[in-house]
Formats: sequence, C-alpha cells, structure tokens
Amino acid sequence: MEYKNIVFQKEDKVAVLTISRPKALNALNSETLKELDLVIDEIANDDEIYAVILTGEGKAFVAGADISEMKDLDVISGRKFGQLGNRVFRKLESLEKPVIAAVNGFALGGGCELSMACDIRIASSKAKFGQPEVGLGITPGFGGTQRLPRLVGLGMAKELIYTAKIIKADEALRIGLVNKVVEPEELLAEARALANIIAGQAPIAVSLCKAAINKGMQLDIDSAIAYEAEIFGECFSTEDQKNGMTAFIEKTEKCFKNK
Ligand code: DAK
Repeated sequence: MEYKNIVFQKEDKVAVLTISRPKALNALNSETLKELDLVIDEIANDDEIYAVILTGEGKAFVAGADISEMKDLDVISGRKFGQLGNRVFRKLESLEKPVIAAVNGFALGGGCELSMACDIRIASSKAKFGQPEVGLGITPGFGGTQRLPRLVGLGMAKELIYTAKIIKADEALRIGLVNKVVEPEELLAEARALANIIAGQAPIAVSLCKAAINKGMQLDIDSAIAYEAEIFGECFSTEDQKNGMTAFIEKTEKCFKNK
C-alpha cells in the first residue's frame, strides 16, 4: 500500500518506516496518524516481518502533534484527535513485533511520545527530546505523562514536563530515555544492525518477551511472574522452540520459521 506521509520499506525481515512530512518537521496531523494506523496493521499481518525501525525524514524525527491542525480544535474534535493518537500509539506499543525508534532529530511532544511507544530508542547525536506542551497551554496527550516517568523516573519526568525544556541526545542517554547515541550518518546502520540481531532470534519468543515485559510492568510481582510462567509455557507449542533446542543439542545451524 502507498502512503502519502509515510515511506514503508521492507528489507528482508526488517520493516523501515519513515515519517515523511519534512516541510512540517514530520508533525503528526490526523492524516499521518491514520496512515500510521494502517501501516501498523499491514506490518502486524505480515509474517515475514520480524522487527521494525521507525525514523523521520530530514532534520526531525517528529516535531510533535500538528499545532496548525490542533490550534482551532474544540473540545469534541480535540478529544477525537487525542483518541486517534492514543489508539495508534497504543497499537504501536502493543504490536507483536519489536520496534526500534531511530531518532534522527527533533523528538518533541507527540514525537518524544511516539519514540517512547517504541521498544528501544537509538538517537543521532543531533537528536533533541522534550515535552514542550505546557508552553502551549496543554498537557502531554499521547502518553507522555505516563510513559516518561516509567522510563526515566518520577523526578526527572516531572522536571522535563513542568519546564518544557528540550534536552540533547547525550542528556537523554544519561537519564535513560535512549539506549545509545551515535553519529547521524551511523544511525540507520546502527538501527538495522540491532534490528537484524533481534530478527535472527525466534520471532514468537521475542514477541512473547515484549508482551511479558509490557504487561508484567503493570502488574504486582506475583501476578507478573505468573504471567511470565504462562508465556514461557506457550513457547513449547512452537516449532521454533523445537528447532532452537534441537540445533543447540545437535550443534547445527538454527533456522527459525516464525511458527
Ligand atoms: N506542528 C506543525 N508545524 C510544525 C511543528 C508542529 N509541531 N513543528 C514545526 N512545524 C513547522 C513550522 O511551523 C515550520 O513551518 P513553515 O513556517 O515553514 O510553514 C516548519 O515546520 C519548520 O519549522 P521551524 O521553522 O520552526 O524550524 P526551526 O528549525 O526553526 O525550529 C523546532 C524547529 C522543532 C524547534 C520548532 O519548529 C518548534 O518548536 N516546533 C514545535 C515543537 C513543539 O512544540 N512540539 C510539541 C507540539 S504539541 C493531544 C494529544 C497529544 C498532543 C496534543 C493533543 N490530545 C489528547 C488531544 C500533542 C501535542 C504536541 O505534540
């Protein structure tokens, strides 16, 4: 399927999604959010894709939700816009495949929130992060007040959100918002290398790990361990578990089939 604001490329087992609205610094308008919704479904239904990279074209990853579209919203249309964004972000977060954000530039407001709905963030040394919403008279609305404290802790999240300050990639690394910072020209190669390592593992096991981590983090430890045990048991219904263990015992090449 062709999209207007998103470039979708399949590179073997890895999908690369590029948000491409550079004249508005890839700001998320409802058209782009709807396309993101569709492309996530397309990826979810493609058994050949084992990992996803999400990046932006030009000097921004995503400079936030589209302020020109939001400016004149009323309560009802604002709620609708928020519901669309939240549904799409949650769909991305729950996608049964790992998603790496390759943050190439500005990741502000909804852009920072989009990166946080991904599993892993790698940043270019030129990337900048922030939740500037209070400077616009709004609160973060695509999960920022919820995902940021879970990632960087309460105090740091509150400081970033209350001050609306924008931080550089090295500070984002220091506080644990990103996993790694690389030079801009190395960003996609680094993300691809990581995605390929992940795509070389048993995909159903990786997917179940994502579910166990994401769901488990919301539960008390006893319920979370019980959920992990359930997920662990599920692995034994897969061909890939038999293949992986047989290859280890017989010292042969493992070959996962996503089955
Ligand atoms: N929306 C729309 N257009 C944007 C934009 C944005 N977020 N960010 C940049 N642009 C546009 C600019 O207007 C400009 O357009 P033209 O004037 O050329 O037509 C073009 O992109 C280039 O931007 P600049 O000329 O400003 O570029 P600079 O390099 O000088 O500055 C910047 C880059 C990223 C520092 C600056 O553009 C900037 O401050 N942008 C806004 C960043 C920001 O405040 N982002 C947070 C947006 S608020 C909700 C849920 C979620 C949200 C809202 C509601 N509900 C539940 C209802 C989320 C809110 C947000 O994300």
